[in-house]
Amino acid sequence: MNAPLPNQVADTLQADSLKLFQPLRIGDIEVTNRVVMAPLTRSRADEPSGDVPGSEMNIEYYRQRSGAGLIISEGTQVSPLGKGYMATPGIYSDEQVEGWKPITRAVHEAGSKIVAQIWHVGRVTHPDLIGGAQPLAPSAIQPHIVAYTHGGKVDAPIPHALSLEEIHEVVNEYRRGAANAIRAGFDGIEIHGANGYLIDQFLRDGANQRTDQYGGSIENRCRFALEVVDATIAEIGAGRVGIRLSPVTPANDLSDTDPQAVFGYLVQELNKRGIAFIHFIEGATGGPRDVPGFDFGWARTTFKGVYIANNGYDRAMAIEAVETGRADAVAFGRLFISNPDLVQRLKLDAALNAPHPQTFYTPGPVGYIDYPAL
Ligand code: 8OZ
Repeated sequence: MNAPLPNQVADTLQADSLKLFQPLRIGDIEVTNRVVMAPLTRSRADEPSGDVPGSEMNIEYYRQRSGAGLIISEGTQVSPLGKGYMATPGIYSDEQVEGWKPITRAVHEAGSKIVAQIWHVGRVTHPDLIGGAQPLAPSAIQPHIVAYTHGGKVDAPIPHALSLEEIHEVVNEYRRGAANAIRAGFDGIEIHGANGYLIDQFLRDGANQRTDQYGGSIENRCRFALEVVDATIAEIGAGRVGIRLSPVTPANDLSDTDPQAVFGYLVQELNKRGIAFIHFIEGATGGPRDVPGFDFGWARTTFKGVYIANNGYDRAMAIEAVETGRADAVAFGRLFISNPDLVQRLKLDAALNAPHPQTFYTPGPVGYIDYPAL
């Protein structure tokens, strides 16, 4: 590492006055800056021992990124059937809880905060990944996607439509995930309500054709999401609960005929519950931001909790968004993969390492803990 040059010191001082680098209260969680590390699937948990995280390499990965005001963990499945990719960590077994502990401890020792993203993929999986079972979903509608199995890429099959009793069980899996997150030392949770996974499958009519109280009307399609929110609030308190939403993304073959109506109702219901934050993917996940169908500006002014913005932000966009109040905080995904010291680089306006997609999901340290800091 080179000693900072005098002009870098000046840049840092100037940057410190920017809101992006100033503290924020997110529900019950105090963070030192408004740069958030987005949840990032990296497929480096220990699969043979039961999708357990906490290897030295996993600890080091999160420790390196603790310059973020808030880290949102990679998606952690709330049950074996909630898994959709190889070697993703869980948050349902005692071994997994123990595995997360050294990670949350390392992040806290480095002065940051970390919430667990709790996740059920629903129909976005394959029997190969879930012990031979049939994937679960609101309705038996096959997604037009490929699943990444141990045997290679395979079409995702037709899922099993959840019974009312099964829905209740899955809500309780999220509840257990939230309780386990706190036991594991996390500061809170982010409910994964985005990108075409189970909660999103209930919300949007491209995957939900139920005729009972969980389908049809907007209130009915939001019921599952809100039951999950209420169950987790009951377990850990609203000040430690957030949710990630992607009202207009086509990710994982999901769509809706009227996103403004569905997500408008949902945002107002979340307001009533006083949750800590909503993390919005503005546009198509990892793609164009200008996708019509939902007014993110409306959501920002309507929602009383913290608004975390995400999707394709660079330094200038993030500074502008937070400075103008269009967002309270900005989450970076891919740039945090390749820049462990992203906050420092943003402060200095330093050059950024480019991410290498070919090592995003490969086992081992390459492309995981070997990106250089300044
Ligand atoms: C990329 C690869 C695997 C999973 C998401 C959890 O889209 C994911 C994911 C992204 O939210």
